[in-house]
Amino acid sequence: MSSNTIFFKNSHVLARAVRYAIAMTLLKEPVCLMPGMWYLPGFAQSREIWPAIRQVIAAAPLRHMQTQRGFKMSVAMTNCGDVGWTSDRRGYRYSAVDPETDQPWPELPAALRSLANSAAAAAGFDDYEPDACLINQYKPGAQMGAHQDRNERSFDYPIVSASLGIPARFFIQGEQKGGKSQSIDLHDGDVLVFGGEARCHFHGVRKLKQATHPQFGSVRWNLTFRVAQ
Ligand code: MD6
Ligand code: FE
Repeated sequence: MSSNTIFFKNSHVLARAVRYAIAMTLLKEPVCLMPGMWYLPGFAQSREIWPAIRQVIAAAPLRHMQTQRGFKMSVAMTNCGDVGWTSDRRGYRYSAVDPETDQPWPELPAALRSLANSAAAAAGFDDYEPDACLINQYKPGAQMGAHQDRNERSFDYPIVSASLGIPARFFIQGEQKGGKSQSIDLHDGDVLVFGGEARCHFHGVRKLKQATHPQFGSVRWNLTFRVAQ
C-alpha cells in the first residue's frame, strides 16, 4: 500500500493537497485525502466493467426514485447484489427485492466484485466482500445532495465508489452537514474508498456539467459498493 497521505486542515493546505492529488493522478498512485478516505485515480477500467453494468441494467432497469418528501431524484438508479438501496414516500432502506418487480436484484457480477475487492485492498482494507452495489446514472443537470451513508449494518467496512464517463465534482463536508466542503473532480475510472474515520462523512455530487465522453457520451456512471447486511 502506498503512503501518499494528505491531511486537509484549511483551504490553503487543500490547494496544495489538490495540486499533489493532480500530480498523483498522473502517476496513478493511491492518495489518502484524509484519514480513512482514499482516492485511486484511474483504478477502474470502464471498458472492462461496462458489459457487467449493462447486464444489470437490462435485468433491473434504471429508475428515478422518490424521496420521502415526494421529490423525484435527478439521478437514475438500480442495484445488484443481495440487497439494493431503494427510496420512496416511506423513506429509504435496503431491500432484498426490486420494488418495481418484487424479484431479487441481479447478482453482483464477478467483474464488479473483483473491482471493489481490489480497490479496497489498495486502500488497506483486506477481505472486502460487498453484498450490495448501487448503480447511479447522471445526465447533465443531475446532482446528489449532501448525505451520509448510514443504513449499512456496520461501519467497519468501507464504501467503495467507482466513477465512469464524464467528470463530476464530488464534495466532502466532514461530520457536519453543510460544513466547509472539500471537492475533488472524479473522472472516468476514478475510485474512492470511504472507510475508517471518513466512513460517515457528509458528501454529495454537484450538478453535472455538460461534457462528452468518447465511450459513454454525456453520461456519468457511479457504482457504490457496500457491505449492507
Ligand atoms: C456519486 N457517491 O459519486 C455518489 N457514497 O455519484 C456517493 O454517494 C458515495 O462516492 C459513499 C461513499 C462514496 C461515494
Ligand atoms: Fe453516498
